[in-house]
Amino acid sequence: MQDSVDRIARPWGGRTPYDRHRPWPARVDTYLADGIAPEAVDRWVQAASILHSDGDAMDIAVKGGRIVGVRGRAVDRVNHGRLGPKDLFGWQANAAKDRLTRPLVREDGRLVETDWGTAMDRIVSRSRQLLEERGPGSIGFYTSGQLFLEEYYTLAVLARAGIGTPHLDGNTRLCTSTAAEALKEFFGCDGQPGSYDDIDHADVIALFGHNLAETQPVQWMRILDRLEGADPPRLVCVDPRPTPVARRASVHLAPRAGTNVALLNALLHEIVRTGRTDTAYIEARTVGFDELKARLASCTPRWAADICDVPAARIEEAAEVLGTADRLLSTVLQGVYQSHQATAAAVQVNNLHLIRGMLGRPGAGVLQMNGQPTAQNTRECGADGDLPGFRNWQNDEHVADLARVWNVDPGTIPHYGPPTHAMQMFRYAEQGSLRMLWISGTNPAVSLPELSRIRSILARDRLFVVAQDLFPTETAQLADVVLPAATWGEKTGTFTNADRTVHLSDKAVEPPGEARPDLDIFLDYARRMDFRDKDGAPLVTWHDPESAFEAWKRCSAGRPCDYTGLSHARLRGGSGVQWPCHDRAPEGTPRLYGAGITWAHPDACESYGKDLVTGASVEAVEYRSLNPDGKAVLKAAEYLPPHEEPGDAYPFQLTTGRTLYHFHTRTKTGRAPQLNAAAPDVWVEASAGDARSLDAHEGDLMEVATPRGLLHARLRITDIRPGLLFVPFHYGYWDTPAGHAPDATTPGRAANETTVTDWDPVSKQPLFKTAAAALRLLERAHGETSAAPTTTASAPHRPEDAPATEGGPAARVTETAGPDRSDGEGSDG
Ligand SMILES: Nc1nc2c(c(=O)[nH]1)N[C@H]1C(S)=C(S)[C@@H](COP(=O)(O)OP(=O)(O)OC[C@H]3O[C@@H](n4cnc5c(=O)[nH]c(N)nc54)[C@H](O)[C@@H]3O)O[C@H]1N2
Ligand SMILES: Nc1nc2c(c(=O)[nH]1)N[C@H]1C(S)=C(S)[C@@H](COP(=O)(O)OP(=O)(O)OC[C@H]3O[C@@H](n4cnc5c(=O)[nH]c(N)nc54)[C@H](O)[C@@H]3O)O[C@H]1N2
Ligand SMILES: [Mo]
Repeated sequence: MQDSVDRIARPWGGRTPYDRHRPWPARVDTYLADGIAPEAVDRWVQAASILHSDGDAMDIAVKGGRIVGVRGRAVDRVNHGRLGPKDLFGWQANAAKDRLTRPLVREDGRLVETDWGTAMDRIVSRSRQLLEERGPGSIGFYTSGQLFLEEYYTLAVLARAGIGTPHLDGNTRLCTSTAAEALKEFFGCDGQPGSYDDIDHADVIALFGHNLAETQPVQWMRILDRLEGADPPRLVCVDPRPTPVARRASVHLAPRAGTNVALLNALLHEIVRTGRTDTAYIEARTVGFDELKARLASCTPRWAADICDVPAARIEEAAEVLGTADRLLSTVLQGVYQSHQATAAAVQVNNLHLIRGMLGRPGAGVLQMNGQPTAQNTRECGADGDLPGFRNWQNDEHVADLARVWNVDPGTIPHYGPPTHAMQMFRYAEQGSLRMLWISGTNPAVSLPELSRIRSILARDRLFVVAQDLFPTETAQLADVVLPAATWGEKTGTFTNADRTVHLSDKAVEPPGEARPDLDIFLDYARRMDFRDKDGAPLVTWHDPESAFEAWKRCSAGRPCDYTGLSHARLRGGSGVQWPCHDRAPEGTPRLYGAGITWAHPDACESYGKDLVTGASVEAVEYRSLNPDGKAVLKAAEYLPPHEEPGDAYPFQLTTGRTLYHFHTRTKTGRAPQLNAAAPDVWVEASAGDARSLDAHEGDLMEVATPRGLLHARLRITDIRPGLLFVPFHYGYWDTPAGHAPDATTPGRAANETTVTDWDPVSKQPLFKTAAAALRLLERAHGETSAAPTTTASAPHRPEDAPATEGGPAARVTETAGPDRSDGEGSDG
């Protein structure tokens, strides 16, 4: 059976309903360009999706040395053949005309083309000079959640043991540092407990600040399919916007932004009050229940109703659904993580699962979600503010063990204080102690908060900026050296999705011009810097993706993220595999913590935890006395109001986030015709009542302003909660008529002109979800509508006000039923 579907108009495609506890049927989604027939494809090359954290497995179609399309891999445990719109169309950006093909260096203020030798020499001579004059603390690396495992590991080794700097972090700081922290606070260690297969078994699925339908569309297809089968799950959605998830929810709570802790405390209060706790489980597996109970005592639904502006009865209703679930699956993402009490809120979801005994069995699991495709690897490999292999920087034995793996003196690896987080690195650059910043695979001139400040830091003469990217981004424009990178489809490597599934992504075509894989660039730098181990041998002993993977396996051995049972060869051909994978679990591990909270023991844990209000690290002795046997730590939190509340000058709350069709700063999706046409320009969402009070209508040009800055955007009136505005953060300046950042003559377009330099004290994740803002009418629409999609959370309040979002013939995708997975996996309950 085969269908042809416009996957811009119908992003989730056709339905394949299935019943609870049954395997999700396979369906293969295929998109080939220019009417190319499948038989005309020269080869299919294995890969996985790179535009979100789902890890959807796919094959890249190659014809005449070019990528001509993609198709889902039916054999894979994650997606059973399905692909989302970004994956179906996004690959076209690889062949964009404005790809960087040669290195650039700044000469007399302008970026000019050069050869690799010249560009690398500049970086190496500046590194040497800074090391000599100012020491390792003058050099920092800011990387990504979108490179490959082999690349992060190499970067971590050269930064930590080669340069010896504590300043290495990823844009994962903006993305999943709270996920990592919530897992560390609770289980002592990073590592996702749950599995996507839990969707097949759950009777209740709760999504906290997570617009799964738009941001992991394939797992949403799975939920939609279950909703149409026998014994469908009930959905609980906590989100102030009318997302597609909210529209299908049994209970939708739309709280005031920034009030998650109050809401969660009230939900927990009700579950404790009604006795829906699993006392034996709490006793056996956790510490801290008495403190939690004491904290929750006054957190009644009525109390939370005032703070969150949600009816108390609705909170009780949600608590009833969560409290009576027999297999509960929860997911948490940016509506929780990008707020002032991010970690405090995220751990309350863990609390919910532990006090109800909802962990480690099919259908009962927590997904503290990732966002980026390879964010998990940034964390595992220590390219964020952690040590590789989830080792504890406060534990001298862990540091010594890492030093043994690298054959360096433990003193070489900076561990005298917590590794520097990204926001702090920019502060050091602003203050002048950081003099070189090497940026790879991220575009901070659009994605960090308070952009006028970020631009001014990057533009400073005394800061030497290296930008390693595919395109001449807003960040590259400000760099001193620009390195052209090869990307997905042009290089080989592995990466791990949000449910610990490791996939291989093979090289399908040659990169354009002189662009090189990030791994080759880092290896070249290590060679030129001549980094040595303690015996005088080269520090970095590998030379290609496969040998880098083998080196990483040695570093991961015996740690929670043990990869020793995997290899590139093992990952080729079949399904991705969930870590840990080693000789005792050769097929991988579907769920963590079924048998106990194994990694929270004081000797093993990655972190002793932090104070949820101040973020101060707990000391080893304190942790040992609190949790000597290594159980899960139930952590209570008091609700604290957002740092910036609406007032006279800034009467609205402003939140920012995503739309289905674009990825981040649009360097890829803005260069894919179908995706770009689906959402070509920025907009602002407001409720009908708020629009009326400003006498504004669909499509009117508005100004959105905060104390940091402003932007212009066309109005979309939606069913968003009154008092709240939403602006997508995807739109920067590379495709504006002016082509550059705002100045006296051109207005702002990026959401981050308005966001605040502030972060969660525990995870250090910036607050992109709450600000106080003013909204002002600038110009009537004269018949124009906003460019917001109508298929998503930005659907108009009155559908007749805006034309339907459609992709037409160019967006037609083939959906083929089956073949079903022959190994019978994927349903294990
Ligand atoms: N289409 C698409 N998919 C993506 C990406 C993309 O750019 N585009 N990026 C990937 C990445 S890196 C990430 S991190 C993920 C992010 O995935 P999500 O977290 O699902 O996306 P966001 O739109 O950032 O935020 C989710 C929701 O938080 C809600 N929210 C705002 N404030 C609050 C609040 O105070 N409380 C609660 N409960 N909710 C609130 C917003 O209304 C929004 O619907 O998506 C990944 N997938
Ligand atoms: N206001 C607001 N701001 C936000 C958020 C929000 O919700 N609201 N969300 C935050 C989150 S969760 C995230 S993850 C960040 C994302 O923020 P960024 O990381 O800045 O976003 P991207 O556009 O994905 O930038 C990745 C860059 O890497 C390049 N690139 C892609 N592949 C490769 C490769 O293989 N090699 C190299 N060298 N480069 C490559 C791309 O061209 C692009 O320029 O934004 C954060 N900022
Ligand atoms: Mo993210």
